[in-house]
Amino acid sequence: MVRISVLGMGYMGLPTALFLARAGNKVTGIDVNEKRVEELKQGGLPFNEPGLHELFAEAKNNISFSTQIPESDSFIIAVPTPVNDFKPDYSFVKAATKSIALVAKPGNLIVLESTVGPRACEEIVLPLLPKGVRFAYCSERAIPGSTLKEMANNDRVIGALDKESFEAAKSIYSGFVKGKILRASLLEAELAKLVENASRDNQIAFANELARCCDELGANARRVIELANHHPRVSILSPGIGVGGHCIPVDPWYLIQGVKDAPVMRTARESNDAMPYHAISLVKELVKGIESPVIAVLGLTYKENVDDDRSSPAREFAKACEAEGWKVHCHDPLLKESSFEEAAKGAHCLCFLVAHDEFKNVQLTKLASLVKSKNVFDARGMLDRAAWEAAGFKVKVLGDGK
Ligand code: SAJ
Repeated sequence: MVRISVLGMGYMGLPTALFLARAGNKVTGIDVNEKRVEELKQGGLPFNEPGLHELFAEAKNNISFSTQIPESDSFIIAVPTPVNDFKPDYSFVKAATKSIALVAKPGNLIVLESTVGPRACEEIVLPLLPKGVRFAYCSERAIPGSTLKEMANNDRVIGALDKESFEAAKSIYSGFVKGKILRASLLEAELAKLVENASRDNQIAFANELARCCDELGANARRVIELANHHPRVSILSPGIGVGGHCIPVDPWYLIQGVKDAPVMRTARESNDAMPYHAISLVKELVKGIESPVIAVLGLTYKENVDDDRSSPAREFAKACEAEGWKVHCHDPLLKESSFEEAAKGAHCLCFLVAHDEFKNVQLTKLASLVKSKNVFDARGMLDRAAWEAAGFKVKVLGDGK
């Protein structure tokens, strides 16, 4: 039985630890947060993902949880790497690496999964590790909402220090990864991860820009995108109120800050960050003339059907509403933040920001009697416009050109 310590019991570290345990390794899930460790020891999950409960049940005989790192054959670091003031913050990675260095022996494998900037493995992590260890960088690519499926099925890039490090890391990951395992240098693997997310950020910025263009020109952006996507080499994404989560708004900065010149990526980042304020300007039109408007902000997570509101543009939108002097009622079915009815009651404008499945079955007749003015803003083109208009609502969809 290979003994593996996974540091960081978050959205990626916990599922990884459970997959490794289910594959037959003896796994210790480590976290500095004692409360989280206690919760996991009791069998509780700190967040939800499809299939996570089942995986936990299947893995539980091979996993234990602790705040202390035991002697292990391999160590995986899956701690946050936030960006503060647009600069990478490696404090968690450094702390985790130093704590591993206290127990690691020559021949042990250390894998860094946390996203880092170009050459951080070589310049920041490796110098903190003892001589003679094996080292690989293997960031995850799974998408929240489908984490377990993607963790098992996506191809995986392993940036390795040397051949022995690659083989050691490959033998661990091949225990649960069904996709291809690709060998790369440390720098190539660092860049591949950053480029994946920067590319998506750019694509979303393009879709958001089209929404703004179409609002100016009087065309429906979603229809234009649908038509353009019939071209065999065009695949435009969907506009929304911006890009949130713990990865896409953060990762491009690692790249932008690591080089002299990256104007396209920088502009995409800034443009996506500006979307909540663009959305506010559209809502302003809806509530024009209303004294002290009450705004219902519906959907607070960073995207649909996840319970994660880190760096959520919907939260930014809510803050910006308050800064306008408007009264704000917030609700999210997945964060259990107030009820839909409470948020809608007395509102002059309902703002649907995140396309949660729960919002598809809103009862319009009941709602019409709760609100004060029948205005609705739809940031994701998720509502049945005809039904809302038939119920007497004035509807503005981001990018509908109306
Ligand atoms: N969004 C749009 N329009 C779209 C798609 C997304 O506005 O057409 C918005 C979402 O609402 C959300 C943000 O973009 O606010 C990001 O959502 P996402 O679903 O694109 O991605 P994440 O952040 O959940 O996960 C990404 C994924 N990266 C790529 O697809 C390249 C995932 O595979 C990575 O593993 C993850 O980042 C990560 O951990 O790095």
